Amino acid sequence: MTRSSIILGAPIQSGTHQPGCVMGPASLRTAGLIASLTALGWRIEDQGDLSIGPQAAVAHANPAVHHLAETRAWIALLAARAEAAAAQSDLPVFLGGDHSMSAGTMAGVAAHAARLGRPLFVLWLDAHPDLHSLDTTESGNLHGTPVAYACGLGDFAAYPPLAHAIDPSRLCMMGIRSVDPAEHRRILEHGIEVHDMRAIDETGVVAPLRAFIDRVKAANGLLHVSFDVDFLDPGIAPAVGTTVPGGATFREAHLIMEYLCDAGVVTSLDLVELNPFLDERGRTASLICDLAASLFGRRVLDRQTRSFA
Ligand code: 6HN
Ligand code: MN
Ligand code: MN
Ligand code: MN
Repeated sequence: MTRSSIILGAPIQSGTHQPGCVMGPASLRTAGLIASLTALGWRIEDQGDLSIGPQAAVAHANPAVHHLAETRAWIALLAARAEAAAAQSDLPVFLGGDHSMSAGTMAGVAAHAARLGRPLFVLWLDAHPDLHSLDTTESGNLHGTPVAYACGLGDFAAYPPLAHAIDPSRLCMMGIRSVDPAEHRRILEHGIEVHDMRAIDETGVVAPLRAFIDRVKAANGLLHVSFDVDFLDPGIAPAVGTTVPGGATFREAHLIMEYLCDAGVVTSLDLVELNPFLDERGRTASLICDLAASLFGRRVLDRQTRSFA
């Protein structure tokens, strides 16, 4: 049976101080995302870009926090639309937009999972754990908060109420190499599974990924993958505002996607933080499209039938 994917653009940049992510969905479409996924045999429904209306400003006791009302409106809208997209297609893809949008997409797919009575797991591919709450963020950039919000950790009274929190024991983070002190405390307090780049250097990506996928399968879980462009090494993916040296290589990233494809467990995907204003002739957008294609089934050889015997 033909598998289906709803594509939803979220041109949000209120969660960061640097403009440019607003162009992310357009850049991914320009790079050919829809045609690539369609060519792989999927039924793709591009629902276009979402938008929010004007919002009255909201202040927070943490003076660093900025664009709270706008970000909150995006989160509320995305939660509703992500839940619907997850109910209506096999593998919805949410095009960012900065990473604060994942507060909404994760809340939405968590509600969908709860409706099905299945646990939701999250694979977080990022240089950062994004585990701040509104009271701990030092930059005030709310793209540093989605994981804490979606897991119900810390002060989020000013965000939309969360109906279904994700159990932090069902997170797996890979690629992490920039962690703030408050985030570090949260990782330890909740025993969050973090494979930092040091660990990836030692084990490679497959061993921890296989173990995590086995857990998802054993629990009959849903799996949301959140892909932050800064997971990748800046040398191959310059189009992101928060580059950190020492990121995942081209092959590590593709291997993760190919492995997830073979496992057949992914039920939703975020492609976030692409800032086309910082790109070099579209190379980062093209790379992200190719990585999505690997997840959707593009391969060099058919490994099932290949034989050298
Ligand atoms: N991202 N921890 C830093 C901050 O400003 O709170 C960086 C956040 C990066 C956010 O990766 O989506
Ligand atoms: Mn992030
Ligand atoms: Mn990041
Ligand atoms: Mn920070």
